Amino acid sequence: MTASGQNLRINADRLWDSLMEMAQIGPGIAGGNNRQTLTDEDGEGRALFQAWCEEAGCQMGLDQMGNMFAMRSGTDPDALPVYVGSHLDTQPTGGKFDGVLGVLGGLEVIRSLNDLDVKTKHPIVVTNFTNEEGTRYAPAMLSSGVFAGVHAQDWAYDRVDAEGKSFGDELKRIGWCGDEEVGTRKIHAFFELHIEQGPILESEGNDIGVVTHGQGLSWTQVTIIGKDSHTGSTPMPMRKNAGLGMARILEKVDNIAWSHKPHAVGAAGHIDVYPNSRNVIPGKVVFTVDFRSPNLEVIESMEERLHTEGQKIADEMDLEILFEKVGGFNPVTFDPKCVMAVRNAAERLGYKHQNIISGAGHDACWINKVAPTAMIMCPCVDGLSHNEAEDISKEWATAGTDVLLHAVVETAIIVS
Ligand code: HGY
Ligand code: MN
Ligand code: MN
Repeated sequence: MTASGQNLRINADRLWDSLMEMAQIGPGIAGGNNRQTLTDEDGEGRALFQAWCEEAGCQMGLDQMGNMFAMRSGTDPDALPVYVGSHLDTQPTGGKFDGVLGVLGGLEVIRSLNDLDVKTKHPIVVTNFTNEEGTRYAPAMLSSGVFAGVHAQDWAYDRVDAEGKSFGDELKRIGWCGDEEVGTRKIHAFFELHIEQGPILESEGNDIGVVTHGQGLSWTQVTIIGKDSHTGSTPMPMRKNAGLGMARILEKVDNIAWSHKPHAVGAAGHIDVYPNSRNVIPGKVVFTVDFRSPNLEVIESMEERLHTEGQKIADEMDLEILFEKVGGFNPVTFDPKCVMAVRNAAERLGYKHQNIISGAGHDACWINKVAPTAMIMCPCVDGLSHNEAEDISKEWATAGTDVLLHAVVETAIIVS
């Protein structure tokens, strides 16, 4: 790192202003965001991001999954670019910073290098990956998964939302389907800045998480079929209550996760009850069990117990049960050289830091399959995320983006 590199800092006010301006698009009902993937609001957020990138002199790219790429040239046109980025789509009751900090932090890196007239050997590309959240279209990290060759593009295009609208149709409807073939870009290294979405950094008093690993994820969609009937006139012994079957299985899910404490977690966030009428016993329920652990064997064991114990409960209650794996990825080990670049940056900048395992899934988990990858985390207030009250301090946003800037220029090599 040259002497000039030691003093590199981002423009904290500009970053914060951009975060707050993006947060105006797709507002939630309680101060956060509802900018779900492939909605008109997602399209608006993309347009704003593209306008900012063009103002910063970037060359824009767009692939057939709607992944956006904004490139700042390097001095060596043959050098593979250093990529940064994350996602602009949010949960339905999402926060202002999940994903957005990584995309706009990446843009701030380019804006700051422009201001400082710093040239790098490798080009730098800021990325917005489509549908990281996986809420409207399961699974999560869908488009970075197609980019990494994990999912077929046709399969991704055929995913449908709760209203039966397909991913492919909606991507074209909002006008963000590019011509570029997905996954043809070669990456020198990828760095994703993201809020921790958990309580560790804040409780430890650290500004930076040096992410060495990411825990694995398993999503199993469970369908239970009973018989809808009158809640008043159907005698208890005659009932085939799919809702009760789900309740007993969800209790089991909690027990299974606790049996692998302290790291494993389990719950169901998506639950549909049919016909969902106050005076009808549920004849059908569909829910998604989300298991996670840093240990693959633990994930496989939790999935196995869900099947055997769920089947036993359904048999005892004379209910039909179906299991379908709808998402997942194995625990991830990030690239030691990229992780070292993150740690060097935090040390050089004097930010308190610690190693951390990512509890949430991120696009970096898939990009790690095709390029040397690492993540940088900053704390979030009370560890809260996937909640409109998600919050971070301007100082945390600045620290994370300063570290991103230094890790990127260390890897992209400052020429002048
Ligand atoms: O599910 C996740 O961990 C991510 O927020 N999509
Ligand atoms: Mn995210
Ligand atoms: Mn998220």
